Amino acid sequence: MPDYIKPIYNAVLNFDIDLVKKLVSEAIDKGIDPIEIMNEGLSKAIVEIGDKFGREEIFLVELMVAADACKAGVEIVKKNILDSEIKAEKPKGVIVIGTVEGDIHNIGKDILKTLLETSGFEIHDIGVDQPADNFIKKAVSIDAKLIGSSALLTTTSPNQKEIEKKLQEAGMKGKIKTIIGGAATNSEWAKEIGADFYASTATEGVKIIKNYFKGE
Ligand code: B12
Repeated sequence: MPDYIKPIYNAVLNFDIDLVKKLVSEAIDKGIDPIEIMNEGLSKAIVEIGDKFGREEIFLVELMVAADACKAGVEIVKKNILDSEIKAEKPKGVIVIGTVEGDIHNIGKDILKTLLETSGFEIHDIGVDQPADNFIKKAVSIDAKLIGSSALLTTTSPNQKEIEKKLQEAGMKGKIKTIIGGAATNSEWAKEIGADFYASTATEGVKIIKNYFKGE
């Protein structure tokens, strides 16, 4: 891990929200790649924190503080890169994203949102714990061509299948495409439920989404 990313990683591991904010701001000022800050610093740290929690080395409250530290870091990255990016005059595509019903994990979804916004897409984030219907209603109301759903729990990933089912029922399957992601998903799951695309990381998701809208 590069020298300048390590302190950010350590600050999340030490549950130090203020230090995370300070270090992320400094790293951006120094011109460090924001994607590296999110992927190598913040994401890797929260996964390590999760492993520690699994080994019963830390308490749930500490996991939650670390998650807040991570989110605070993502927010700073987002604010800074959005300010510095030259926004596309016309959005490259309109997309609805959210986390499925029963699931409140949002760090990964927020990273995806940040990367897509900075790539010039218009993102409508419906938030966490969202029933399948809400994804579809939102997409139809704003004429979005893509729905991105995140699921981190094996108990909530079936709600991604529900999105496909509801799209079918609404006669919108194929007209509105779907991409799924989150730790509880994989390419087999995407195939099984009939999702159009799957990405294991937000960066890969952006590549797939760019390609899709290029061919639109
Ligand atoms: C942080 C965390 C929490 C935080 C969430 C805080 C928040 N604001 O998000 C808190 C403490 C609240 C929490 C709660 C729970 N959690 Co939790 N949590 C995690 C942890 C440690 C990290 C998740 C994370 O943020 N990772 C970092 C991000 C960046 O990664 P990511 O989400 O996978 O996203 C990346 C990609 O997947 C992709 N991506 C994500 N979404 C999408 C969407 C699209 C469309 C695309 C293209 C890409 C994409 O882009 C991201 C960047 O590359 C994981 C462990 C792990 N290893 O994942 C457990 C984990 C997900 N949690 C778990 C569990 C069980 C729970 C609880 C049920 C615990 C409990 N007993 O109460 C609750 C559930 C609450 C609920 N109803 O949702 C389990 C799930 C097990 C399972 N297979 O079902 C895990 C795997 C831990 C474990 N090993 O047991 N959790």
